[in-house]
Amino acid sequence: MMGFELDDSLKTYNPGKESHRTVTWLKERPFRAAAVCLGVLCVVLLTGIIIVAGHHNHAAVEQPTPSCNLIGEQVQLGTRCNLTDLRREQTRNKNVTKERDQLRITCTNLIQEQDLLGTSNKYLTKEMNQLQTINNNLTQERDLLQTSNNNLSEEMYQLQTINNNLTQERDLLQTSNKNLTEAMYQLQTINNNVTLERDQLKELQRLSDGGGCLAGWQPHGASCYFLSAEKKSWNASRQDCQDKDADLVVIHSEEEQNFINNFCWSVWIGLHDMESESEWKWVDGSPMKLSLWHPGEPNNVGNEDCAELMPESKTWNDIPCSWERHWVCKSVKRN
Ligand SMILES: [Ca+2]
Ligand SMILES: [Ca+2]
Repeated sequence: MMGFELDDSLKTYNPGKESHRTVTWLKERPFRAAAVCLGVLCVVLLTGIIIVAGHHNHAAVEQPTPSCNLIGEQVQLGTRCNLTDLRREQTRNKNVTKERDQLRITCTNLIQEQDLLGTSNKYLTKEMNQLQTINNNLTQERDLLQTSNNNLSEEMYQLQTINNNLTQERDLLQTSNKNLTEAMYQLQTINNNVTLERDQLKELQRLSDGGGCLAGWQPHGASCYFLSAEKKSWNASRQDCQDKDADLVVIHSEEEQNFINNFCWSVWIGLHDMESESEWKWVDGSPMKLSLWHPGEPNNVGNEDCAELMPESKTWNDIPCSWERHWVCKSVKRN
């Protein structure tokens, strides 16, 4: 009748068991609760109106009967009809009617407010549904982010584990490297000691050889002499002597020259003019105290910058350095 319907939850309301749920329902749906209250109030007001109207009608229908009887009796009797009581009843009837009209107006206003509240309730319900949808979406996003966060946490844990393993491997490699470095230093020390012992043994061997010269070398005076069995250029021959801690022979006396002549081969000696033509020098930089050039030599025919000793004539001759000859090395004798 008033556009108001009770909620099913109210129809099944049980104060003993559902008090907590009802309080929660009132907190979550305040406008619906207000509408319910207004509807109940309207019902009470209409009930009051009906009761008052019924009482009035009863008074108007039934009470006048004795009044009319009194009037009739007054008319008839002309003595006991009281107009004052009639007026009091009329005034009371007007007041009740006025009160009823005001209650009707109030009820109409309440119905209008109820309709407005219903409309507001629909709007709020729609808005609540939209917010619920948004809330659901946010919940899903939160769950997805939580899942992603869990996955990232697991990956981070795995990476941390890998990092720890790599750190351990690095530490082990550093320890191994340190040990190897120490071992290398120890081996270098051992190698130095062995090299020193080898050199000492070489020296002992040199000194134990005849005349203080190594095996294969011939002692003469304070020097040792080595005659090659093969032929090489002047530079290659000198390099071989230097590899033996010696150099091509430097001749400072005829006696030494005669000793070398006993080798009976044409041999390279440590004499050259490579740096400046016709400026002959010994390989040790010493000055030429002796000149035993063959007559007509050195003639530098064909760019001859290196000297050979010719045993037949026991003289020197300049020839191209690229020619191959035997050679004689000379070193200091060790005593
Ligand atoms: Ca020359
Ligand atoms: Ca020549």
